[in-house]
Amino acid sequence: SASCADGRKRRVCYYYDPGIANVDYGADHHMVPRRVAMAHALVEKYGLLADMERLRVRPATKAELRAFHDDAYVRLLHDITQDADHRQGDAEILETARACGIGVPDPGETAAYDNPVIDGLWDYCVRYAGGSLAAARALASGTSDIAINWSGGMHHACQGRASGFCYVNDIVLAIQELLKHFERVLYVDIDVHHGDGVEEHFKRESRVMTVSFHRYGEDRPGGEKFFPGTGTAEDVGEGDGKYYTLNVPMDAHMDDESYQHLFRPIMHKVMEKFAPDAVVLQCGADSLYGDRLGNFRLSVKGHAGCVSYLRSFNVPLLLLGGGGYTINHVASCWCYETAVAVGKEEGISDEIPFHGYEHYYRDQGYKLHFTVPKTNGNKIDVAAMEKIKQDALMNLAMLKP
Ligand code: ZL4
Ligand code: CA
Ligand code: ZN
Repeated sequence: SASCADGRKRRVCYYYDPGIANVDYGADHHMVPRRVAMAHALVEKYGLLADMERLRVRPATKAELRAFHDDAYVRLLHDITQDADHRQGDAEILETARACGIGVPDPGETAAYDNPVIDGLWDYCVRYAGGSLAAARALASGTSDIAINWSGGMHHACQGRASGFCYVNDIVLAIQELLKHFERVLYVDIDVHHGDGVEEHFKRESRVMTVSFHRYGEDRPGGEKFFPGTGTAEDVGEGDGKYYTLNVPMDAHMDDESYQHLFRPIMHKVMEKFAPDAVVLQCGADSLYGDRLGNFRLSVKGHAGCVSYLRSFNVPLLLLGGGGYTINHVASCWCYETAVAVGKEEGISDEIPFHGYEHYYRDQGYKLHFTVPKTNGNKIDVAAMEKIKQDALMNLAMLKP
């Protein structure tokens, strides 16, 4: 199709479950699942649904979650949801929950915890995980070239523990599903946070390569480390998986140019050396300019440049969501990246159409591409960036071709 930048049309399938968009982490919490409904409303209004197959799937089962998560943890996620009055509920469940990183606020308290007990928690987890599993199966069966689940990408969840707003690690589950059909799977993570949960599970595995780009270091001089505080360049995997883990730790304030200066050469080398049969891209949108938690300065086009670059290799591609806390920016970004997936980004008007959520876009002048102001201070340390790139390329040189 002429509308595709590289002249080749992709079969794209798309998962969206409106039930997920109503999930509420609490009034003060940064994570707002409604951002996915906002992205979907834009996707629909821009006419992109016509270019995709819509995935309608059943929620993931307990057995499917147990492919990664501990049985006791899966039971807890299920049982705590049944415990309707969980604020004063079963003391034993609450204690187990706290041991698994899930906090139960006291009455009157709102989001005092990263991972609160949410109403409908079980339903939420099995739906976003079900979406990522179905998307992986659509790639594995060869019915799609690109599969999208913006409500997935929960990269911090551990085997028996919630972490960083993530309860079930749909990425690990999707990669395990892909491994049933593909020899080598590449995981790439452009969320501003380190993709620790995915890396941890596959760090001894040479069939899965994980690559995370993230902010690393102190929030402010002498302050706390930026969450989760892992993902140094020395963190390269273990045993058979040595050098199949790659981390690109970056300073705050990365802009399009400095980010792509690292992303393209590094990913070019990864694709050449690892030659994956499938690629999973976690598109965390907290690396965008103006994010409430991240401090990078990517534009929508800069962020989507990662999607189009990986798409250009013509390998089955799974696109997942992740972080993103300035919700109008997140929705703009994931809508534009959906357009990139179907090869229609050229035809996407910069004017946000009337679609029910348009009032959220006032701060960005009702333009899809919000402007990233030229920075006066906060210079990026070019020498430090060059060192990070060389570190990454040196690790990649250790990989067998
Ligand atoms: C908050 O609820 O760093 C700020 C920030 C303010 C209002 C109420 C204050 C009560 C979470 C964050 C105190 C809450 C303190 N308020 C929570 C080490 C922490 C322990 C928990 O994008 N406290 C933990 C998680 C990160 C930590 C980032 C990114 C997910 C993803 C993929 C997850 N956790 C310090 C914070 C709140 C606040 C609640 C907050 N939490 C900011 N950063 C974190 O990678 C989806
Ligand atoms: Ca990352
Ligand atoms: Zn994040």
